[in-house]
Amino acid sequence: MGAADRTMGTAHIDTFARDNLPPRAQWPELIFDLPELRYPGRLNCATELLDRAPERGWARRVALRFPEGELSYAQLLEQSNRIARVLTEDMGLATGNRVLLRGANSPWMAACWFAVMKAGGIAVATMPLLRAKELTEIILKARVTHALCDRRLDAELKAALPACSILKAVAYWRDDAPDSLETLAARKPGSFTNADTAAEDVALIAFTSGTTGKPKGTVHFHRDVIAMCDCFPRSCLAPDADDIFCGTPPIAFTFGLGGMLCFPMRFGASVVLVEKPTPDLLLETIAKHKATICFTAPTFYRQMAQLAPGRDLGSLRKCVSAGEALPDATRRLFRDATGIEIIDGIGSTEMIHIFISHTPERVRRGATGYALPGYRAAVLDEEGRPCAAGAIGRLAVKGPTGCRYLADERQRDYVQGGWNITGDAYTRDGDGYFFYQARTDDMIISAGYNIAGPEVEGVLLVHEAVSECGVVGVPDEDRGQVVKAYVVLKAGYARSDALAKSLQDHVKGAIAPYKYPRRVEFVDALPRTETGKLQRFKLRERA
Ligand code: 3UK
Repeated sequence: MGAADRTMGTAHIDTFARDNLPPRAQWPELIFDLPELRYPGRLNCATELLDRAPERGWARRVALRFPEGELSYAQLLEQSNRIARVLTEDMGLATGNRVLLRGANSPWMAACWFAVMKAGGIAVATMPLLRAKELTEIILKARVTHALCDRRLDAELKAALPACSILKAVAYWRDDAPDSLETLAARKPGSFTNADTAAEDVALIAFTSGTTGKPKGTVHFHRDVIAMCDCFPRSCLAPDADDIFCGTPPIAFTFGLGGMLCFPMRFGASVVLVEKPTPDLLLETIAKHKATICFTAPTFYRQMAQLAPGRDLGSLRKCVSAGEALPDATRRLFRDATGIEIIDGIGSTEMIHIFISHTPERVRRGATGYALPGYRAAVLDEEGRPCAAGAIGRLAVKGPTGCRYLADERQRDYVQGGWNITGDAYTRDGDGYFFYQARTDDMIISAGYNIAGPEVEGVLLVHEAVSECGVVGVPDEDRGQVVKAYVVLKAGYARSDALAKSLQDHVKGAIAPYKYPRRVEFVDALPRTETGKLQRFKLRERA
């Protein structure tokens, strides 16, 4: 397809997102060499995932389960159609406009997301915990013109509005006011004609949960949404229509957009949406809804393993872990508690979803997995040449999806020579398995040695007293940096110098002694993002 076809075919009247894509030369190489990844030039991901459900015989199947009830595919379709009508008929949405979505995982959030896709808008879904300052940055950067928001989360959005004159139409759900989304939608017929979007029309802008600097908006097309459903789920998860998904990642996080919405719907399955999941509530949810597939982060699996005895997890078949490295100790703890071999997978907001993973049968100890069908992966040295097996280098990937930042100079950091450079230090073995070391920026250099914090964490997690831990490099006069461990103890263990010494000896006995944490600090909890990622920069700041 030439450039002319691509632009002339757009269904977008408002071309802001397309106009602010990086130049083509700065895009990663895109590869569509699997038959299932050859998509037509016109594609609306809502048409694929939702409107087509009845012709597949799924109209009366349950799509969404939640505390107050459930919605069938047909009901979700109608509700999304009503909201799409509110957007286009009452709120003045033009195709290509950006729509902020603000809510926890719920049927409203799901229906609103599909409504935006149907109307040809661009979804900018935001994490429930974001404050006015962060919302303002996102609204201004993505030039958000419309917002759909859970009434219970209105305070921070309202606080952002005075600085965001571009955002002119806001409607709230879970609200019975005459002008609420709920009231407006209830009056609409349940039919809607979807925007006839091109496969390369922008569907969403996902902001990275970046820890430093201004948030980056990653731009994904309608085709990318379908491609993410046709890669990891098909090759590693193999779900069927009877599966019941559950888990924690917000729909606003692309890990959750896949696992908690698009993946189940691609396969005629259903998903249990939980607004404020805790490890305990997730276990309860699995038992109550007989969930078969779980998506969450490593720290959740660790806590669930500890709480699992006596719980009814008989329905659970497959568990997916992503967001940060899965320590082998956690994998074993969870397997001992449930009999389930977790599927680890690395994905990123830039790549939209998982690109290296494994089936439960093809797990390899300590490895994230292998490049999934459809993707290529390599470990590159500083000059961009492939490293020898076993050597540490920068992880590089390419495939059907890839990084396109919205008007951002940092495109050149993430995409180099056609590869997406994720910012992770990895090694590869002779069989094509990839082993996570650390974020490239987090590698600790102490007295000339390179030390990966996650390796030390992995060893500490095996110690009987350790519930959770985070290991970072802190400045040191003599060594440049020294290894410092922040440790959360399990209930029943008291902080003491003797215990700190025992942890240090434990590390020295398990891996090269120079890696042991010279400093140990006991803490009540570790700083984590809403997506379960350890915030190492906060630990470094503390030191
Ligand atoms: C890290 C992992 C080791 C890694 C994400 C699945 O996490 C997601 O997206 P983010 O943009 O962060 C990306 C970075 O997180 N990471 C993620 N998974 C793993 N490191 N092992 C893993 N299994 O540093 C990566 O570069 O927040 C994950 C699907 C969609 C996502 N957006």
